[in-house]
Amino acid sequence: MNVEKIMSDLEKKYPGEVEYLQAVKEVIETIEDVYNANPVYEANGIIERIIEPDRVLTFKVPWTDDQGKVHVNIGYRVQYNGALGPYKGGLRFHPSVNLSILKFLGFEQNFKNSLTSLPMGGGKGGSDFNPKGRSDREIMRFCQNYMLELWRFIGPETDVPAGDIGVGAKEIGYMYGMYKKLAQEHTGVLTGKSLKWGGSLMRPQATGFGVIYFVDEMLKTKNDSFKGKTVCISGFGQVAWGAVTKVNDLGGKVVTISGPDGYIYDKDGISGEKIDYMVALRGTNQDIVEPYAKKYGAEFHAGKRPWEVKCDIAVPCATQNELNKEDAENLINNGCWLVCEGANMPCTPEAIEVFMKHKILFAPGKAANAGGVATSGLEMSQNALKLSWSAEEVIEKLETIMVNIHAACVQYGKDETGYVNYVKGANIAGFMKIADAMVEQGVI
Ligand code: NDP
Ligand code: 2IT
Repeated sequence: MNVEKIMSDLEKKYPGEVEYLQAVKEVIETIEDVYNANPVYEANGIIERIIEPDRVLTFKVPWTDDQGKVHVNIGYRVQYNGALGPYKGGLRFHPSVNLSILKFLGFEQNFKNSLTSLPMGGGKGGSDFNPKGRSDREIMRFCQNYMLELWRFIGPETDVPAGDIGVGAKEIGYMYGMYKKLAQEHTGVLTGKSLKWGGSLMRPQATGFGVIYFVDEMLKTKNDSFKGKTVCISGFGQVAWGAVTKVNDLGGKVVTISGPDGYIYDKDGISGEKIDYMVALRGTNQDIVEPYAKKYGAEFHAGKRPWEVKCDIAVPCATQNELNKEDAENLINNGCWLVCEGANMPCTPEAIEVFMKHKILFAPGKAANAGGVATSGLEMSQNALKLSWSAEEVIEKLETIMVNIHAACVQYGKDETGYVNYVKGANIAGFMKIADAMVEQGVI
C-alpha cells in the first residue's frame, strides 16, 4: 500500500473534504503493515473499497417555522460499509454538518462497530438543521419531514440510525412516529428510543459510561484507578453527562465542563445535584454553560476551552478537532498523563502526535466511545427478541464489551517497549474484521 499516493489521489477527488481526509489518513497510516503482510487485501482492492461509502443519500428537507416561514435544509444518510451487518450509526443535526463531516463520522463508525464485535456495519447521517432556539413543534416538523424522505432507505435489517449531536430521545421519538406511520409497522428501525416503546435501559448513559470504563481499563494497566484523580471534561451533552456521572461513581473529581460559550472550572467538583443542573441547562436548548458558574460560584472562562486547567486525565466529549497541538502541550505541561476521546475525533492529528511523543496514554474515540453504539446493538437485539433486559443485564454486557475492546487495542497496539498505541491497536483490530468479511463476500 502506498499511503502517500492513496492520500494524494483522494485529495484530488474530494478537495476540501478535510475531516474525511483526516480520518482516512489516520487509519491507513496505522494499518499499513498489516495490509502489506496480507496480500489478499491488496488482491481484493480492500483499501480502495473501504475508503468509499457504499452509498450517499442527500435530499431536501423543507419545513415551516412557528411564524409560517418556510426553510430548506439538506438531509443526508451515508451508508458506509455493510460487510458486518446492517448500516448502523447516528444522525447529527448541527449547522456545521456537511458531507465531509458525515463521511468522516461514517468511516470511523465502520471500525468502531467492528470493535464492538456485534453484527453492525457503519453509517452516519443528519442535517445542517440547527435545533438551537427552535420550539418543540418546529423540531417535530423538521424531524417528520426528514423522515418523510429517509424512511424508504432504512429498516431494522437494512440501516438503523440513532442519535448524535443535536439528536436525542425527543428527536428519535418524532422520527420514529413518522417512520411508523409511513411503513405501517413497529420495528427496531431506530435506536435511542424512549424506554416506554422499545428503547433499552442504560442507552442514554451508555456512551459516557463506556468511555469511563475504558479509561478505568487504561488506568489498570498502570495499576492505578480513578480514586483521587482530577478530570477535565469538555461538552455538557449526552456523552459528557454520562462520563461526569461515572467518574464520580469511581471516585474521581470532574472540575470542568464546557459549551460553545466557554468553560466552567469548578474546583469543588461537578457532582450530585450539579450534574442534574448541567442536564437541565442542556435541556433549555440554548447551549450555554455560563449559568452554572453563577448558580454554584464556579469560574466561567468565556470563549475558552478547558485544556488549560491542571488535571490528571482529560476527556474531550464535545466535537471534532476541539483539542489542538497547543492544548495538548498545555495539558502535558500541567501534568496530564491520560487523554481519552469521548467525542469522535476531538483531538487534531498534531495534538495526537504530541501525546505519542510524550508517551502518555491516549485512546481514540472509535474505541473509547463505542459503548453507545454497542448498547444500540443491544437495543436491536432486544427489539428483535421482543423483550427488555434489566439495567444490570445491559450494564454487564456493556462493561464486557468495553473490556474486550480495550484488550483488542492492547493486543494489536503494544510495542516492544510495552507502550500501548491505542490508535494503532483500535484501527488494526477494527479494520481486519471488516477486511476479512469483504474478502469472503467477494468484490461487490
Ligand atoms: P450533544 O448534542 O448532546 O452535545 C454536544 C456538545 O458539543 C454541545 O455542547 C454542542 O454545542 C457542542 N458542539 C457541537 N458542535 C460543536 C462545534 N462545532 N464547536 C463547539 N462545540 C460544539 O451531543 P453528544 O454528547 O451526543 O455528542 C458529543 C460527541 O460525542 C460528538 O462528537 C458525537 O459524535 C460523539 N458521540 C456521541 C454518541 C452518542 O451516543 N450520543 C456516541 C459516540 C460518540 P453546540 O450544539 O451549541 O455547538
Ligand atoms: O458516534 C456514535 O457512535 C453514535 N452517535 C451512536 C451511534 C448509534 O447507532 O448508537
